[in-house]
Amino acid sequence: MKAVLSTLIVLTFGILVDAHFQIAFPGPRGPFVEPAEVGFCDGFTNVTTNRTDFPLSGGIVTLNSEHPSWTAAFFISTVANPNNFNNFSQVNSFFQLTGEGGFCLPLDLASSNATGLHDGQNVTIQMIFNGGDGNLFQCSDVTLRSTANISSVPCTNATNSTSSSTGSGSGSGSGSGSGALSSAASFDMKLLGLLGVVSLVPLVL
Ligand SMILES: [Cu+2]
Repeated sequence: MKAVLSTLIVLTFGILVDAHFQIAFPGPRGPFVEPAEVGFCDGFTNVTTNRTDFPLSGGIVTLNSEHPSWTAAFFISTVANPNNFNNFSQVNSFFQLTGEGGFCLPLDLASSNATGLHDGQNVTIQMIFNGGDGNLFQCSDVTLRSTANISSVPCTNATNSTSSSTGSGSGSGSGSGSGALSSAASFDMKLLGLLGVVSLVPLVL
């Protein structure tokens, strides 16, 4: 009985502390809906008018991580109303970070895998995040602007750790916070395994 109680307590606690991640910039499609984040665009299926000007070069995505160790990647769609995973293409390698709290991640579309992007174009960014409780998703509808000024967006990292050998077989690496994406590129294949290749196939194309 005691064991059962303990299990219940653990389960309850687990539910209470269950948390995911929230994008702050560029503003997501809608208010964070925790149970929906396991699905496409955090449940916000259709494109919104909530667009943020986003620079073609030197862009950033800021977010709050509620998991101590996580992997993530960015996808982009140029479809007018991207409403399913097939509308998105991956623009960078999966990367791994440790730490809870605020993070500011570089997303330089001009040097990414994305092609054919141009000034004034409406696109949608989708972030995939996995902190150990499955793949999570949020989307931000943006307009690409070479003149977008994001200097007022708070850009700090809760930790400087870009990757680590914590966790199971994720390898090791090093680098600065600002170079998180490029320095963590070597994790790609291992992370695909960690995240579950099957669930990512529709995304990776
Ligand atoms: Cu979570």
